[in-house]
Amino acid sequence: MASLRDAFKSKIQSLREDVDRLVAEHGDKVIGESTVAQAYGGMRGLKCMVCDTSVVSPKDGLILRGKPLSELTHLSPEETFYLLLTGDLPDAAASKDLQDELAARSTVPGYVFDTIKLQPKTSHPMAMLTMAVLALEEQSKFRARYNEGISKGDYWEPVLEDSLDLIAKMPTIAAAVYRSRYGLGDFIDRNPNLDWSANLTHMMGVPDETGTLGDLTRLYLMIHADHEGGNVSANLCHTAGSALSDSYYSVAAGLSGLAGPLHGLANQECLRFHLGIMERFGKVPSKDELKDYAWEVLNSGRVIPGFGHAVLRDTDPRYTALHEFAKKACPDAELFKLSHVMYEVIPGVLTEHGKAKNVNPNVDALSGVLLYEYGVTQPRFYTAIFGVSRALGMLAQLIVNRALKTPITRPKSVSTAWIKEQVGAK
Ligand code: HAX
Repeated sequence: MASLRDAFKSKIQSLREDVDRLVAEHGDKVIGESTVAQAYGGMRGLKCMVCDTSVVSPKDGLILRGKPLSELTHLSPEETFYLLLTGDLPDAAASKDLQDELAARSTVPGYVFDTIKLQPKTSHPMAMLTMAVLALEEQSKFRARYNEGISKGDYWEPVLEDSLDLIAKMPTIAAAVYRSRYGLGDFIDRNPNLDWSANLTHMMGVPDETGTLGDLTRLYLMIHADHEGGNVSANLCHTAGSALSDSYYSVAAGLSGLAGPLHGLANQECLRFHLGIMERFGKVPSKDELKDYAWEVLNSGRVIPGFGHAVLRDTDPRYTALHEFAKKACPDAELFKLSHVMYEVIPGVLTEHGKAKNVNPNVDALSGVLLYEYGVTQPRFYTAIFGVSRALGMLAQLIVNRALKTPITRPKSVSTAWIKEQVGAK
């Protein structure tokens, strides 16, 4: 089977022809409309962008290149990247080829480590990770080729180069952020005998005698990689990339959005929520106790982290994948038992509350619980692990868009006065 680069290259011509034909023949057909509520409401549900790497179905959740997540959780994150970019599952040779390629690109320049070390101990790991990604921008091959006058049809090639370089380095810089931020001593060298995700936990230096943290990390990095194009991180990366900002700038933009508590930071918030409950009750609370606590949170104007979703209307299959993992790996862990009580109680409370359109758990409801159980006990780091994974999806989307020569993003904003005039409001 072809290497990632050749596999993707072989598809570009037909991809371009397909889209060109679609736009030429059907460019004026309406696929959606925008309402006043959508214009003021975060453009929720507005159909005005394209993403072919994955689709999120309100009922079935994440579907990667036509395949439901539940059929893909055995994949490594690297294989997932191959699938996202090319639409095909790699065979063993293509998979090994990609592993070797990432290993060969993994060396991080010393000044990036210095940048990480210079950050104060109060910095958030997401700020440190984003800064490290920006520090790597100096190496951008796309920027260098653009300055030399590369033709538009070839943009995707150095964007792919930059993306592979960045993906290869993400575990190393994330692990360096972890060790620096939590004062854990010297950085740990990459182990050439381990794969991309195993190297993340190895370089973080978290003991993993049973190998369960390694298995969890692999699953975590697989399920968080992509969630179609409209979520905040993917959308930000896409928008920055549409201005021909290179992979480093674009991923840094996406990571900045991932750092928000309503998006990627929810895993941190969710674990803190669990720990707060354990502290308050000194045990896993009963269903009634938890119900009262949930109402206390809602009545104080806060959200219950780990529940609800902007698109999903059923339980997140990423949550289900983690739940299956936890049932096998740590059925008796106190925090897992608590998350189970939450699963039984919170949907009912949110239904009674009457606001959330989806009352079911999302991926963040369990991811932090598991990381905590297996020795990553610093919740503020969780979103950084999410960021390592989300880089795969953001970059796959970015490369596809450069291959399709997608133009600069520029929706039209309108003023409140204009809307009032349109709808005849006073
Ligand atoms: N707890 C309390 N209220 C909630 C809620 C929750 N878990 N989920 C939604 N609501 C509220 C909203 O705040 C909103 O209230 P207002 O009308 O007062 O503004 C109302 O219900 C309608 O919201 P919605 O249309 O159902 O949901 P949104 O698309 O506006 O928001 C969110 C989706 C994920 C941001 C929301 O469900 C939320 O805040 N959940 C908790 C935080 C969380 O778990 N985020 C992670 C989501 C997954 C993800 O992106 N990970 O990266």
